[in-house]
Amino acid sequence: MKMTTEEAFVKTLQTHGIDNAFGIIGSAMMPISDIFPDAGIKFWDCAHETSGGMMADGFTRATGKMCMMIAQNGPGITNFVTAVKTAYWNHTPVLLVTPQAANKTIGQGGFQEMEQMNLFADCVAYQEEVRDPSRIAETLNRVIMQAKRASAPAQINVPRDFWTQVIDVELPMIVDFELPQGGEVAVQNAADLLSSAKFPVILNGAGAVLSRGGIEASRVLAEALDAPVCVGYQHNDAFPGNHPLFVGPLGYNGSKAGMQLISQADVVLCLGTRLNPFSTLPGYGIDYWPTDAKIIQVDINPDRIGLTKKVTVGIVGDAAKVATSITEKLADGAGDTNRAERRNTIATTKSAWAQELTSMTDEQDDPGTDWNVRARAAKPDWMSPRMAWRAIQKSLPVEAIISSDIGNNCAIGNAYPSFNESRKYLAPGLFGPCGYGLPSIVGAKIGKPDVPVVGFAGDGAFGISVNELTAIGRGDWPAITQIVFRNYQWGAEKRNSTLWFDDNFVGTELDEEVSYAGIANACGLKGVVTRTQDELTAALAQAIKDQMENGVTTLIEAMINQELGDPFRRDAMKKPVAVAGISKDDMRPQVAG
Ligand SMILES: Cc1ncc(C[n+]2csc(CCOP(=O)(O)OP(=O)(O)O)c2C)c(N)n1
Ligand SMILES: [Mg+2]
Repeated sequence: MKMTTEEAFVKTLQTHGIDNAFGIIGSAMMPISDIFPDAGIKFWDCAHETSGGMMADGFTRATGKMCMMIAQNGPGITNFVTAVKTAYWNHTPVLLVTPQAANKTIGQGGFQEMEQMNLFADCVAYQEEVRDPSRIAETLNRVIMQAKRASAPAQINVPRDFWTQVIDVELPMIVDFELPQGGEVAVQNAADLLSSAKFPVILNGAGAVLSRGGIEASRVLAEALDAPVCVGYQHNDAFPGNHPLFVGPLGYNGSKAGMQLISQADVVLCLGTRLNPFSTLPGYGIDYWPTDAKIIQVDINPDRIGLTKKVTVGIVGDAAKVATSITEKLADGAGDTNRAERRNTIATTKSAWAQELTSMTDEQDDPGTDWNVRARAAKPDWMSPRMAWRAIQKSLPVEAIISSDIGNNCAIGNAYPSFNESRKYLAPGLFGPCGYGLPSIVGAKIGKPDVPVVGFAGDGAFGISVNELTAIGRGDWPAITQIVFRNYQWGAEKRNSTLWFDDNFVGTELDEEVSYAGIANACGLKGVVTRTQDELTAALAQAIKDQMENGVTTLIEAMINQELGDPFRRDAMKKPVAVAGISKDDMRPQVAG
């Protein structure tokens, strides 16, 4: 069939149901964006491509539906790098479309030229450049299918002079197949281990969310065994929060109950998790990983099995299918050993932790440091981070989708929210980019307009994406609610300075003259400043109402003291010792000869 290359491209997008694109307009993409409206594809024109990419990540994570990132070749595309790598470790299948400087002129002066394949080589699961205009649909179809198969970003690089060519092609078909359900012997071994376990524990990761029916299948298995279910770091929505067997997230500021329970395990079923270090490192001083337990690890990607932890049984497969097969193969009486006692232990451990969490108000100082004591004394009337989180809990709707950012206050929040459904918690993930909280929640709301959404960010991280406030108030952009923890510092890094660098604060302070609520108002949105718990609870309730009923976006600046919780990288840092010593006097050229 005769068509233009841009028609072939857009028709292939339609075949896959890709109807949302995020980026900033540029001439290199205009032949396709020109026909987006006719094709039913919405182009969300953000203020910065990094944020646009994170909107795409948030959209797909909240909906399970693929979308695309697209921008101008060169500087538009380079701005996507952080977002694409973030999506990679969030296991998000997004399509990255990178128009390329024209083949005809490349190398003749460098205007907006960049080696865009190398640029993303380490950020995508698959990448391909279109070699000939006639292959544009075939290539795009393959790239999209690879993104879905790997559940990761995939890139198509299109020399811009390949647009507006007339080609004669058949549109390619989608090739789909059933996902693997795990080796028969391995699944039987896993069922045997779990059947005879005295204290089986399940650890759900992102795979339980991504696999269709994964959480439900893990619930059935957990109930058969009366096994407590933990979730990996930042995967708080990988099991229903209201289930009696749910014991919360592992990792920094996670659930002490989860940590205490998994430390007693003799068999752990790790379902859809690569066991990244942040989900297994000590928390609250508890080194909870059960090193003597038998570990069953299930992952769709064989490369990730046994990567970080000693594994007894490895199973390559889809989380839902493997969990269901294991349940079917359980022996009679599986889980009966100590069943009643285990149930009791789970309930008492959970309630003790719930009580402890509600009573936690202040952050502790490490021996020899006193930052938190001083921070409280400096602003005695201000909310502490945990006071803010408790106030937020009071008016956060249980069905809300929330985002998180990288920062101390967001990390402190790890133990608070729980979710009864999946695809509700958008944390930045293991690439750890500051600036994720706002754009990801905007993307989520675009995908789920009928669900209340609340974004969270620290004030430093928020500054990275603050320019999106200039974009999201327009036309059909949906209303959102964003909370900014205002402590006027890059807190998470300041925490490291107090712990290992004797309070030598380099680059940790923010401008106290800046008002984010003021910026929001200047952008035609609603900015609110809250100073007490009651104000914060009330402002959030009002903001949600405004978001859902009045189409109003609210930015809540939650003024909090400068207390700081546990640092991220206790495992990776130590106090430096001066050996040669450093002096300003040595700042002079030393020329040889
Ligand atoms: C893009 C990016 N830049 C820098 C960092 C390093 N970093 C991690 S946490 C953090 C501080 C975050 O401060 P803020 O957002 O104010 O939150 P707070 O810790 O004060 O709650 C920084 C700079 C990062 N993770 N990502
Ligand atoms: Mg801060």
